[in-house]
Order: sequence, then C-alpha cells, then structure tokens
Amino acid sequence: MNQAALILIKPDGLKKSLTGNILTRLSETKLEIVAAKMARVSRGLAEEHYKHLKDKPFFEEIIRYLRGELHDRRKVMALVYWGKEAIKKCRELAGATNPEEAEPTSIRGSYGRITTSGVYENVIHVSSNELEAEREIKLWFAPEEIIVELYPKKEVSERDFKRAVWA
Ligand code: IDP
Ligand code: MG
Repeated sequence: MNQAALILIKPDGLKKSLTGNILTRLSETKLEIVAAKMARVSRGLAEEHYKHLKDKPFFEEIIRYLRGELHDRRKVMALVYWGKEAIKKCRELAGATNPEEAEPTSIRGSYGRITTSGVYENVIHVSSNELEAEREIKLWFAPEEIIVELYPKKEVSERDFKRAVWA
C-alpha cells in the first residue's frame, strides 16, 4: 500500500552540505518525491512538530536544533516521499535515532553525532508511522504544495485575502 513520509533535512545536514548525499541515499528507495521546499522553522512550528517530546529533558535543545540555532542555518529542507512502504524504507535508510547506535552505513550512522550537550544531531527527520506522517505533512505543507492527492481537502473562500505576486 502506498504511504507518504515527511523527510526533513535538519540544519546540521544543510550546514555539512549533505543535501545531495542524503537525497542520493533516499533515491535507493525508488520512492517518488511529491513535495519539496526550503522552510523557515518558527518556534510554534518546531514545538508542534515535536509535541510528543514536550516532557523530555532535551525538548528545549531539539527545538533550538530544528530551528537552526545550533548551526547558524535558519532553515530545513522539507520533502514528502510517497510509495510502497515509504515510512519503513526511509527509516531504515535513516538509521536509529541515536547516531552512535545507528548502523554505520545508514544516513545517521554516517553523518550524525552526539554533541557535548547531549543532543542527537542526526541530520534527518523521518515520520515514524502513518498517523504521525499525516499530522506532520499537514503541518509542513499546504494542499497545493503536494502534487498528488494524499488527504481529503476542502475549499474555503477568503474575503480580502492578500498574497504576494511578482511585481
Ligand atoms: P526520531 O527522529 O528517530 O523519530 P524521536 O524520538 O522522534 O526520534 O526524537 C526526535 C529527535 O530528538 C531525534 O531525531 C533526535 O534529534 C532528538 N532526540 C531523541 N532522543 C534523544 C535523546 O535521548 N537525547 C538527545 N536527543 C534526542
Ligand atoms: Mg520521531
């Protein structure tokens, strides 16, 4: 069954110039990329993304990490991979959360590290299950940014709605 998975190339991945390497590794899955963009990460977005970890002692640090405050790169690359068993395939390639325990040839095993303050800098985020994937994809992307129909959507008309267009 086709699945969608949210992938984030985290600020350490960007700072280490790993975008190409990571996308090359992920292309082994033969999955389809159905959305991609660079995104600024507001505090609200980061806190919502990691809300299941709110009670963890490392919560504040991973918010700072995702926002790029530890790497002077205030952005992430966000992508949606789509296809058969997308979550399992992407998580396998990503490797374990703790980069020291991750399989050495996995993405996290190859490029991750643990900082002296204890943050697992593991260069990539991958959704952990279908429910989380749906929640995360809806958080990071608007319907029109995704080129396949993933989830039900609705139309709303907005009065006096302003948006930027090219001058
Ligand atoms: P996942 O990214 O493998 O799904 P989660 O448990 O969702 O792992 O944790 C989110 C992120 O928080 C991890 O990718 C990692 O950067 C960081 N993290 C998770 N557990 C720890 C920990 O025990 N110490 C430090 N950082 C952690
Ligand atoms: Mg997770």
